[in-house]
Order: sequence, then structure tokens, then C-alpha cells
Amino acid sequence: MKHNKEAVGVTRDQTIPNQTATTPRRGPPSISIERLIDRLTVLSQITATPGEGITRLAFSPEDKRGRELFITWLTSSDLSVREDQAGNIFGRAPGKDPGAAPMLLGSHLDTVPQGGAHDGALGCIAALEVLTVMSEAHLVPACPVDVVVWADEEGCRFGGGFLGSQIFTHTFPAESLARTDGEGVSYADALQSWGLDPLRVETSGTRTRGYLELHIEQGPTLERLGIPVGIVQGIVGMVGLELHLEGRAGHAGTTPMDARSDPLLAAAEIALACEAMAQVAGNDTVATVGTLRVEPGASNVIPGACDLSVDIRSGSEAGLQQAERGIRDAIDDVMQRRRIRGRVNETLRLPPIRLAPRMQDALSHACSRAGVPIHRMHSGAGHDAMILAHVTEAGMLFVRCRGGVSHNPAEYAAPEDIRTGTQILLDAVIQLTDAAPAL
Ligand code: HGY
Ligand code: MN
Ligand code: MN
Repeated sequence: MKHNKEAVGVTRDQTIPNQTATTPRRGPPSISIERLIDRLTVLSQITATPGEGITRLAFSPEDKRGRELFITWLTSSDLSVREDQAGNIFGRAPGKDPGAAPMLLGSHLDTVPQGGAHDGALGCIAALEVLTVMSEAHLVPACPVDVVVWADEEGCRFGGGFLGSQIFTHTFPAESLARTDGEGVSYADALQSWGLDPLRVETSGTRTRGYLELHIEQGPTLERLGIPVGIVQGIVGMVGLELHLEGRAGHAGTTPMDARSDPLLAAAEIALACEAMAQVAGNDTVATVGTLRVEPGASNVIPGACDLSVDIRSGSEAGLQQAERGIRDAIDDVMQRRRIRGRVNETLRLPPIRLAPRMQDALSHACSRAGVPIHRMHSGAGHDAMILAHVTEAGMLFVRCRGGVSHNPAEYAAPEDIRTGTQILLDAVIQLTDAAPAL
């Protein structure tokens, strides 16, 4: 299937020509944008919600089919494939010294419900394209290079997320394996049903030379600046909470308003408090109630219980703490005033992190050589790179996406931007792995 050539509508004069004249080193070989877009298109057809976006929730049949397809591509590119006990997939090019610490390039294939075709998938397919082109050009890295598919990055099914990369880096809270999805299936059950035992992940996993991830920006900055790619300097910190609120179910018609303990109204006040506390914390602090489940869920029954999620993020630890404190205080106040019982569970706590200067520099040199403006920026989205950053030098390259839209079927990145981003990733990998022509 040929990719559509719909442009993003950015005219050349909007881009900021690169000022730094560097002596052009022979550029990297050319990636195949046709192969990359075809793979992205074929993969996007694996979804639980055809016609309504991409849905491949972690450890679902669709996730399994997407992974199996990707494994056929890894194998057909002569990469040796292995899967660890957390469900992470590694496709390896051995390099000149197969015993050296590997360079990792990756992202994720699981999606949010009714998401887009690029979030995660683009990074995996671009990483594979990089290794494929290096092999076709007989460019041999000094060390092994792994294309990595991290398991359950999104965390939509069990809450939290970053399961695979956290288990790989031994930063996953083991008690989270008991968390269950909407059907009562636990993380541990889901992993076990795939024959996986995350507590047996081998310890050698954290010996790595570095990590790079290409990802759509999922925000409007690059499009607004008219720049195709951005180099990520840092990623926001995140706190995830899950609230279970209990009141008293009752008859919608016969229960006077002043005799009610309605958990849904408590949830409504809490959601508004999240908005207010994020605004008070300012800067780039955000807070979101993304899920709400009401029981028993009938129009003539006052809700007896409800469950809701709270997602808090900030580029600063102080902003994150301030927003979380304000939201927790509001939760306590609302529950007391409305005679609501319940509990607040933490599903995720990740500090804001800075990405490695060495990775940023490799990406910016590659931008220079490609004649592409160098734009350093922060990420409001969480990524596996923020987990890898705890054990190795991690870097990220963003690709412009139309309208900044993501976690939405309308998510889209133009082929020419994908080509630019993948070429820059390729050049950075050649630099970072001292790749040289095969003798
Ligand atoms: O939630 C995030 O920022 C990412 O999409 N997992
Ligand atoms: Mn996502
Ligand atoms: Mn993602």
C-alpha cells in the first residue's frame, strides 16, 4: 500500500535554516520510507476497534498479533530474536564485538483504547528500519544493537504502565503485579497466560551502551515552529492514583437530596479540584481524570460506588508535589463533607528526568548534517526512555505530528517528517556505535 503524500502544509520558508556550517561528513545511507510506511500501515490494521482507531491493549489478542507480525519483520531482517520474562522483545544485530554492551533502540506496540497508528509503533518500525539499512549498506556497529519492543508501555489495562522497561531496569514495584483490570484479571495472570514470569527477568539486562527512542511529539510545538523534529531534553514526572469511592445506592425518586451519599458527585468535585490544582501549580503541571466507572450504573439508582483515575504530571518535582498535595487534600475534604468512604491507591510515581547530553549531542550533530534545525524541547508525555534513563544514557527524537493530536484515531505524522526523523536516528546510531563498512 503506498503511503499518502498528504503534506503537513508547512512551507519551506517556515523552517529555520540550520546556521551551523559543519564540514559535511559522508551522510548515512538512505532509509526506505516506502517500506517504513507500508509496515506502519499493515500494523495499524491490527486493532480491536476497526474503523475507530487502534486498540491493542497490553497482553490482549491484538497485542499478541501485533508483536507476532513485528517478530516476522525482525526475523526477515536477519536479526536474532528473543523475548524476556516481562514480554519485552529484542531483535539483535550482533555487531563487530557480540560480547560488548548493546545499544538499544526501541519503543512500544501496545496502544491506548482507540489510539493512533504512530504512538509507539513508529519508534519500533523506525528502529528496525535503521538496522535494516545498516545491514543493506554493510555498515557494522562496533557493539550489538537491539531493536526493543517494551511490554505494556501505556498501562491502560492495569494502570501505571512502563511495565516492560521497569522490569528490565529492576524498577518495577513487584506488588503492582497484583493489580487487576476491569475484568478482575491481574497483571500476574496476564503475564502467566503468555508463559511469562516477570520475577525471573535476568539481571544482565541493565548492561547497555545507551538507549534511543524515536516517537511522535504528541504535542503542537514542532508544527507551530515549522520544524520536522525535536531533540528531547527532559520528560515530565508523573503520579498516577486510583480512587475507589463508596456512598449509598438508593432510589433516585424517593431519596431526598439532603439524605444522599453520592460518590459520583464526590468524583465530580474531585475532578474539578484536579483541574484547579494543576492550574494553581502552574508551569507545565497538568492533571487528568481519564476513567470513571459508576456502580450499579442505572439511571434511576443513586450510585453506590465509583472508581476514577487521576493522572498528575509536571516538569518540576515541586510542581508535581504541590499539585498532588492539593489534590489529596481536596479528596479528603470532599469525602468527609459528603460522607463518602473509600481508598486512594498509587499506581505510578516517576520523577521528572533529564535525558543524556551525549545522546542529545549525537542527535543534534545528525540534525546539523541533515541541514535540519536543532530544537531542544521537553516531553509532557511519558516514555520508556524515562525508565531507561535510570540505568543508561537515554535519548529521544520527536517527529512533528499534525495538530499535536495523539491518543486519538486522527494521530498523523507526514512521511517526509518520518523520513527526516528516521535518517537522523540512523546517523546518530552510526555515530554512537562507531559503525564502519564491513571489511
Ligand atoms: O501516558 C503517556 O504519556 C504515554 O502515552 N504512556
Ligand atoms: Mn501513548
Ligand atoms: Mn508512546
